Amino acid sequence: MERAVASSEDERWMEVAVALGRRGLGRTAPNPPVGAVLVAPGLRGGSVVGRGWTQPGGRPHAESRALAWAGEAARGATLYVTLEPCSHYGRTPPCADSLIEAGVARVVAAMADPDPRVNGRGIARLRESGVLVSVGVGASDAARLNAGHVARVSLGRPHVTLKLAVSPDGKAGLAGRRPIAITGEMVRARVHMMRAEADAIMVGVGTVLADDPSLTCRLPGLEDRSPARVVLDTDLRTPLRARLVRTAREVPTWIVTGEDASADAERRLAEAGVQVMRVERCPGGRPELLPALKLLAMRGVTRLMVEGGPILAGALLRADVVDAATVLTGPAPLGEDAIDALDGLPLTAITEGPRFRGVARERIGDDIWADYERA
Ligand code: AOF
Ligand code: ZN
Repeated sequence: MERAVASSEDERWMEVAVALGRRGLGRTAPNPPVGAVLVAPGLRGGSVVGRGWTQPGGRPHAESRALAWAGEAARGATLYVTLEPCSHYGRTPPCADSLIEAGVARVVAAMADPDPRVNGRGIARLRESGVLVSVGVGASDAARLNAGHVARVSLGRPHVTLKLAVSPDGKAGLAGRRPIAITGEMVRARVHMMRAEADAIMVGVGTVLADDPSLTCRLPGLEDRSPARVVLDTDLRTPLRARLVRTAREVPTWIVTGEDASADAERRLAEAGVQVMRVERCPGGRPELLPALKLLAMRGVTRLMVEGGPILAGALLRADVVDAATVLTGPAPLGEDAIDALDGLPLTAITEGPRFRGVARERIGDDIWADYERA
């Protein structure tokens, strides 16, 4: 009894569910940020009787929040939800069972859940109990919302977004000089919002040595939304005086290093509150990227933002583990002698396909903000 074509009403309600789900971005890991809205049938498209989104840390699930909100009003209602309701026993019974018990008549899910514990069983359970189920409404929005979860459960690594600030001539900075501001204040604020929606931010040790960044979210009201910070540091060169190390007790700081890096250096960093993780090295000597990413996924990271520098950005692209890129272009050229943004790879490796396609582009002050996704 599946509707072949979604009504525009379904699409509109799903947009509400997606907007609710977005509230959880960067806070629900290792779980996906699901959004749900319960709608009772009625005039002019019905009325909202409950809504919910996955809570920080991943529980309660969106559906249980929406059901709790609705109480008896859930009976006969339609649930719009950005991911298939779960079918496994966690800290609470499966959401599919709670929906059946509450008497929900119809479930519209944006996509199936690839988590092997669910994987269609939530949908099957609902249908077996006579609930009408449609899948696929708002699928492309949901694919973005769930990209971290999908990458983690199906590839065993986080979804990786590369953020690059470049000059119009494709350069990232000047060698041996203090970091220069490439883009303006408005772009900086948006980058901080992007950080809040990631589970972790990664940089190479070269960036720590050159820029001494904090990598925190410093927007008023969002100060508590800083994701974990990860440094890829083959030989544990991160200095104890680095900002990342000095603030490691406030914001989680992880260093991924080679399997044979100095135990003494590890001990000193650990005493400062840094967690050091070791992975095998590749022939060039650097930690293998895929195992490093898998380690992060095992730690629950679903959405990883990479903020530099050029060596790490180039290596991730060469290893083909970049899923999305945000390219921020400032107004001032840096000239021939400046550092290439992608360590030898041309910027067109991102901006001109075939691996990526542009999905958004806008001018912000004197800068251009452009988003790309894996084609
Ligand atoms: C839902 N609604 O809001 C979320 C779901 O560790 P657990 O028991 O909380 O289960 C996590 C899994 O549940 C996660 O991998 C994903 O498959 C699903 N997440 N499901 O029905 C939600 N966050
Ligand atoms: Zn659930």
